[in-house]
Amino acid sequence: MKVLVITGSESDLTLARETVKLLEEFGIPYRIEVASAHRSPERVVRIIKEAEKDGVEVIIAMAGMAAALPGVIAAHTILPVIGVPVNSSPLNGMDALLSIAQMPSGVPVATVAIGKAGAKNAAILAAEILGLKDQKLQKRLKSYREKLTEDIEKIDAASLITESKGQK
Ligand code: RP5
Repeated sequence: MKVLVITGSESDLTLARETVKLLEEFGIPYRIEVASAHRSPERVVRIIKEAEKDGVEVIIAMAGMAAALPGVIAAHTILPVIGVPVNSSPLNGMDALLSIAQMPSGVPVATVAIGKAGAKNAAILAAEILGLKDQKLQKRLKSYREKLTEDIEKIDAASLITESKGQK
């Protein structure tokens, strides 16, 4: 087990699917759990301690609203913690972004973008951390990046703009 993905609520699992899809694409073994810093704080600590014993190397924590989860996890471990702000609130994730990013000095959480982009980037960042000592994984990351570049190069902007004019 290399990565633990932990969400603050069952309602965050749709977004977490974006993260685990990429972890699977990179061939990274992971486990996913739901535990809330507010509603089940003891379960959070138990899961973190088990993850450490199981050899987890990176933790991805996803939460919305007051989003204490990533910070609480970081307080209980020295494993790197990546925090994903979930856009589950009337504030569209701005609340979670600030809660997760604004950690006091000494206990960092690597914060990614709100929502889907962040969910994907969390998986990629975890892969980059693990890739430091895994050349096969580094190769997969390079191919992934090359594919992104190719996809941009394939876009035929002129014909797409003509199509969208035709739709009016
Ligand atoms: C946070 O509050 C969760 O991470 C979730 O994004 C948000 C709402 O949770 P539910 O009320 O849907 O369980 O703790």
